[in-house]
Amino acid sequence: MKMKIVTLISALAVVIAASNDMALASDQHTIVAAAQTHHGTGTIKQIDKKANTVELTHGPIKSIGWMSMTMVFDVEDADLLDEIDVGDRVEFDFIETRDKHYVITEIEYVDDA
Ligand SMILES: [Cu+2]
Repeated sequence: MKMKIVTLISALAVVIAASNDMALASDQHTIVAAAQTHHGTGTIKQIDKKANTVELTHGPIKSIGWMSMTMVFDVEDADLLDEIDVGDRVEFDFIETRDKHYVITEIEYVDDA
């Protein structure tokens, strides 16, 4: 009898663990997909403080399989846009969300000289 109870409890534990994982996975899908931070360097082309976006020309970014290109990124924190100007050479970190948005989490001016 003791054995049966132990078996039942461990079976329940498995079920609970599985359903917890599933809840976690669906709630946090965006976060999970966004876990990898990519790093790039580029030049600021345009800043849109209303839309919270920045257009920049970036060099190759191996971690995400990108060649050099000009594109628009979302910015996680609008304050980041106060630290940069059009024409600035920058380094930046960004994440890719599950719905294929590219969101800059860090950006800083770099001196080329
Ligand atoms: Cu790009």
